Amino acid sequence: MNLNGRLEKFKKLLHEAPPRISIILSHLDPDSMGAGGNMQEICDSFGKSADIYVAGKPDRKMNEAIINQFHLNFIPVERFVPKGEGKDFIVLLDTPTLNDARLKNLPPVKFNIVIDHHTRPTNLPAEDDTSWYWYESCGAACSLTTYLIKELGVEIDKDKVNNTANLAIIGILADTKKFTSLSATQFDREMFCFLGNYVNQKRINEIFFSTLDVEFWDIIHMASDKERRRFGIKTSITYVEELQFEFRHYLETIADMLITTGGIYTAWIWSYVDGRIVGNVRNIDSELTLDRKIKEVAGEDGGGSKDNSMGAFSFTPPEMLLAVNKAMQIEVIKSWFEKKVLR
Ligand SMILES: [Mn+2]
Repeated sequence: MNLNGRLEKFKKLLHEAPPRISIILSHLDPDSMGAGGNMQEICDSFGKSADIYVAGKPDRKMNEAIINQFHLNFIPVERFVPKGEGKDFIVLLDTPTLNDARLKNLPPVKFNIVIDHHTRPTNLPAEDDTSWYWYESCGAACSLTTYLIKELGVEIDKDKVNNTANLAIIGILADTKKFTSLSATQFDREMFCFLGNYVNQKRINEIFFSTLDVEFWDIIHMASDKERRRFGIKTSITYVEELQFEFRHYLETIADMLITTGGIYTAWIWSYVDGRIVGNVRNIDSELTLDRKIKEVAGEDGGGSKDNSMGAFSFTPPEMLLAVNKAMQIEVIKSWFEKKVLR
């Protein structure tokens, strides 16, 4: 990794930034929270305080555990009030695009620092004297913020059990799926090793052993039922007809499990939640363009995939489906899905 002298501009911007910096997170997952925590620490090393504004809710047990254990304080993004022309200094982390739909409640602002580990967006405005963008394809945003901590020589107190290295290492482990995801790189591994000098193993253990709600077991019971699950030659699909909105994310957990089945290259799971057909897909078949496939099933605006390995969808079924009772609706959706995706 080499920022080719760009670190100087990063330092200059932070030196010249106002005393209060705003960090924006488009979602709450271990990687974004870790990157946020790291960035806060970096700001602190420049003598600045940083508030973290977030869109979305923690949703998952593990995210809640992180927030509680690390005493993280987040402000809802809708409470962000711009101070006016040139008076704000805003950092956007772990978000693939500057106009992310998840930030719809954020008033229009200029981002001064943007750090993300997805592909560089093509519509990015040119960097000027007050902006610094760093897009680097790797497994986790926390690897990038860790690199900054390392290069800037930000001190990490090894004896503080909640130090920022713990947050970063949990973020890297989660986003790279413990280094098994296709996006994980040697750079992520190097940053992981660096962090290893400062972390508290008990903290990591606690967080990773607090990831499920008891209700998960009813959901997985439904999804793994022989009547619901179907395995084709290369793809699999299953569904959960009843799902409380707050447990919607377990579809992802189950899709992650389904795709680990030997011989299965694409795994689908769907549910019918609040009148919408929602679901997730996991894919390891490089010959399949997952984004295309999802749009073919869910419609152009019904979902998609950014990296070909993970995707999601949410769409309203045609109105005529509502003419029949719920059980029959489920039956129709089930056979339709199987016809569309089972190979
Ligand atoms: Mn991430």
